[in-house]
Amino acid sequence: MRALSRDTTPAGALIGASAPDATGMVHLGLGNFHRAHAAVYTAEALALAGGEWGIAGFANASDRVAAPMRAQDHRYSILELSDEGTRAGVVDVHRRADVVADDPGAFVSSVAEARHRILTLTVSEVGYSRSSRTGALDLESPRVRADLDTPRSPRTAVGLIARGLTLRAEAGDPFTVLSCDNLQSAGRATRQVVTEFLQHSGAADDVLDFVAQRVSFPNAMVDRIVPATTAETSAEVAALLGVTDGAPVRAEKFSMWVLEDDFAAGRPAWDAAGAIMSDEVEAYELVKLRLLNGSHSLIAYLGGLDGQPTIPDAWGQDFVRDAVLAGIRHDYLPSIELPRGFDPAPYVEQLTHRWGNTALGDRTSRVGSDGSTKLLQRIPDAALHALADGRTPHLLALTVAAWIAAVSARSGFDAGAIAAEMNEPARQSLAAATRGARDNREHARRVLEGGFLPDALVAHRPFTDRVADLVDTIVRHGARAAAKEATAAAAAGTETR
Ligand code: CS2
Repeated sequence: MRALSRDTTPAGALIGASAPDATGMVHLGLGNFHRAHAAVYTAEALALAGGEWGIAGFANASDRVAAPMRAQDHRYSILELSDEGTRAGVVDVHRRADVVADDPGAFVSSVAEARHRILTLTVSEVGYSRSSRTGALDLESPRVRADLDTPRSPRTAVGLIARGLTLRAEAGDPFTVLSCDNLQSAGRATRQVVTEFLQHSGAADDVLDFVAQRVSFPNAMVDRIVPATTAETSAEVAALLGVTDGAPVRAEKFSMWVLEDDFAAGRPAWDAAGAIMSDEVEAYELVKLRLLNGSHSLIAYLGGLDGQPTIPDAWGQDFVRDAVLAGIRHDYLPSIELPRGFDPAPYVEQLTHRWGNTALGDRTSRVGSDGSTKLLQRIPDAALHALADGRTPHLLALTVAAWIAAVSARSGFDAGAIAAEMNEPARQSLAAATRGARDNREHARRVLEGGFLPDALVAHRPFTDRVADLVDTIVRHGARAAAKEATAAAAAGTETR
């Protein structure tokens, strides 16, 4: 079978249109999510409205995606899996696929190049180098400190963006940095860390003025469930398209993008392609980060501890479903001022189908990975809202407890093979913080007080006590028992005062 390329793409398989050779955007984080989300909107926008919007793509560190894309004329396929069946299509909007770690200077000069007008980011929550305790740029991180010492040769995403903008400031061409990660107030948060980086690295005033006045950082809510590629993905693509693809992506059918229309130097016609331009993006971000992502974390940790390899397997367990729906009802929904005209009932109904997508086969270990940074976007503000209201957010406490049990297990407690597969960058610091704890509750308290969660939340004893109790229940009686206990307590409406 022939390999995917410009010449072998089957007629009718192209999604949207091919980009022109000229690149108008730079992307950092050339992974599956970007390729199944913004890249698809771009392909559709090009088909409807054209424009010089080819993408110069940069992967962070690995050539796993970039190398096959280069070998395939930058094309790759998307395998869409839904109740309606499976279909494959080819995306052709990238004009470059390189690896930043191999040549950071190439990325930096791409950001500075006048013809590039937007930088899109999918660097994941971890990539923003924010402090867990305060949300500001993490000045204690050794990688951030190294970049602040040598800001002309950065390695972190924030340092790289700051360097690119510093060079761009010389000509002063307007620019947009668009975060496509699961962050609350994603644009504002990105502007904050980039500006703090510039300030702490001694940037000149004209650079700071340029970033403040000529660079926009729109907020955006991004949504499409995109699991890791598996060996079957390539086989299914080969069966449907008749070509081999070294870098296919699997994705659900659902896709949503809500953006603030604040682009300093223009944008593709993403709205024509179905993206929603809104002045209520932050409300949409909260809906998505809490109802989808927060619940997703709970499904992943309860499921992982229960030995369920996939999200649909976990979702198929009644105790998981009951806990998640109780969390949405009692803890998340009351914490959100919903966008105008937004009806949560069909949204939640749709989520239940998305989580139940067996063909997609999203893994509990994927969603459970990076909990130390993901949970910060999903739990603390919602929990603070409930606590201020005099309620204990039992299911949010359960999410934190299940995360602790899964990735920072007490000696003598086996969290199981699935939890072991979760990639948790804080594993070592969690182990150091909990070493020598005398019992399950003290173990939990050491995590809570160890700087892994915001100070404002840890100050609430009813919350930390609840987490400690639930960790104890998980270790002694299992995740099912803890989930049932928290679900029942939420239904009973236990008050904190
Ligand atoms: C998931 C997200 O990894 C996670 O924690 O919750 O990747 C989720 O699949 C996407 O945000 C869906 O848009």
